Amino acid sequence: MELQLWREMLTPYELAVDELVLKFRHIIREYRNVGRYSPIEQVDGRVKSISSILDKMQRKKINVNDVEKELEDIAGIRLICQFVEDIDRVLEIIESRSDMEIKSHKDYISHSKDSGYRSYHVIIYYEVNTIYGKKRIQAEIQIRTLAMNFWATVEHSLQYKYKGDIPQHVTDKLLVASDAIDVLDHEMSTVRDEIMDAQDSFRKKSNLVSEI
Ligand code: 0O2
Repeated sequence: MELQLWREMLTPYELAVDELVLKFRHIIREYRNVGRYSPIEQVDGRVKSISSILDKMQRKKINVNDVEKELEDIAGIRLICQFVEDIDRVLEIIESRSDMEIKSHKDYISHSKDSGYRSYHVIIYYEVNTIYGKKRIQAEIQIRTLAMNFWATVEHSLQYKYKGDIPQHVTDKLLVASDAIDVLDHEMSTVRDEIMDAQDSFRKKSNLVSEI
């Protein structure tokens, strides 16, 4: 497929990512404006690059005509939470929305990947309005804690450095680190209520200050 055709094909996905990032950031703002703790801490989004799409098509033997159906993560959103418990709250938010329809879930938190990767993935259908009319596309939402994101970011850089072939001694260390992150997330959960109270009163105070 020609470069121009790829760009045209990706345009609705760019719109979807822009809209979804804006909507999730607005959720954070809504919580904070009323002085409530937001289960979402950070939002990021990206459209998969053409070269990564081509790599994945080759790896998964996907025909170009099936790419939009088979590649569920052309549009990708990442929602970062402070605590593991927040992930369920975020799922409830997504489930309750009328503009996002959940297609499937992948729970790599209860069952981490062999690499040690932990995250909760949801594939959604999302409709965008383009100059050609409405288009329903798929998007992948990755929901994970700050700690899980730290691990995934480092591991992703190592995958890049070693071109997907990380040496065994490094893989072993990553598995140990992944377990340590699981322990850390559970330890942090035990102080969640305290932290939420502290953040709530801090935000209420800063809202008061900014009103003066
Ligand atoms: P990128 O560069 O993030 O776009 P798979 O067959 O495992 O490649 P599949 O079946 O599409 O992927 O779905 P899955 O397993 O839910 O993984 C989709 C995405 O999750 C990946 O996209 C990564 O973003 C992330 N992910 C999955 N496994 C790992 C892992 O072991 N380490 C890290 N750091 N991230 C992971 P892409 O297209 O592989 O990569």
